[in-house]
Amino acid sequence: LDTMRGRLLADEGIIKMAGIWDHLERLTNAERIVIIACGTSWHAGLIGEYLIEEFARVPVEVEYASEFRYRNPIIGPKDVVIAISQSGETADTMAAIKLAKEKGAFVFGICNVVDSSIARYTDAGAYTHAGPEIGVASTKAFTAQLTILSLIAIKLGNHNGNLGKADFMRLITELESIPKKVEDVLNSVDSNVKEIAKHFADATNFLYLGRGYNFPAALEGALKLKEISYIHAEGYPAAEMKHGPIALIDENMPIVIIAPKIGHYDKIVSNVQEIKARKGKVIAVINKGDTQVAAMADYIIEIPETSECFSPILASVPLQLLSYYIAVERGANVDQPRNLAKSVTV
Ligand code: F1P
Repeated sequence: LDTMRGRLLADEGIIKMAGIWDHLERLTNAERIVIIACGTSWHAGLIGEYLIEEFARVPVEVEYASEFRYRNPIIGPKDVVIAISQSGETADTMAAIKLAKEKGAFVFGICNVVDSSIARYTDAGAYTHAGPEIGVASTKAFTAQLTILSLIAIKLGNHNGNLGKADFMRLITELESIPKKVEDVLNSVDSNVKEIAKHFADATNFLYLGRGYNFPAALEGALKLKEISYIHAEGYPAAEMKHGPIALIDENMPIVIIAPKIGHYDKIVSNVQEIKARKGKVIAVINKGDTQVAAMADYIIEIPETSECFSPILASVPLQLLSYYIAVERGANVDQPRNLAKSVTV
């Protein structure tokens, strides 16, 4: 394991994880993990829930810090709180951490900004080492948060006996292949996404759909579009489409569907059929060589194959680019969107 750790620490493309090693016992003994965060970081937390419950089998709850801080949550010394914040300065997250600490919980922070208020105030933590976010909207911090949460889940699962050595090694090795795949996605989809964006500069609504691990990725795709393009967008679990959002679908509704060939792929194929039967415009994020969804979609964006648990890292990159290019088409300031602050300190 130390060799693995050494390899991870040596690789500039992946995060340093000493913070996890130092507090593994505390995390292992947690009866429950509560993840608190806001905005994009909250979406990372939702994926963290899927990861930790799958690999470590520890129950996880995910709460908006902006809600958690104002209620009287049941939380105590047997709980571990993971607080996620890009800036490390978000007032809601800081107040929620304070409350959790007052009630005796151990708080582990995941922050991007070294020596930020949250990094200093938490009991322990890991830095994402993603480098400064130039713009206001969180992008590379999100994929780095997912990487850290993957490492926590895998390491915790291995430590508490839920994840065998072979699976642990397989997942770590696969995670190490992700930075190269992210680079490949950035290089290969850029011009295609730019072209797709031109068709949607005048859109007024968007739906984003995904299943399993890619449901929070759909939420995040929708948030990025709202934040920098000012287009109303909603993310939904694809399986929820029939419980309401399907009523919105007509020829004027663009729908981004995250459809890699994993998990319940056949169900995603049915979702695309249902959308096309109602003439919705489908932008599908698919695996290279997937002809089934490609044949039905109006536009496709190809990403490399990976396990479902890591697929949001790859799927998020073209979704961030799509929001970026749509915003540019609309003449919006992508770095400083109106009404948004880099760190929400009030
Ligand atoms: C949380 C957040 C960001 C969002 C915007 C406003 O910030 O909601 O996700 O992009 O900047 O704040 P943080 O706690 O992750 O820094």
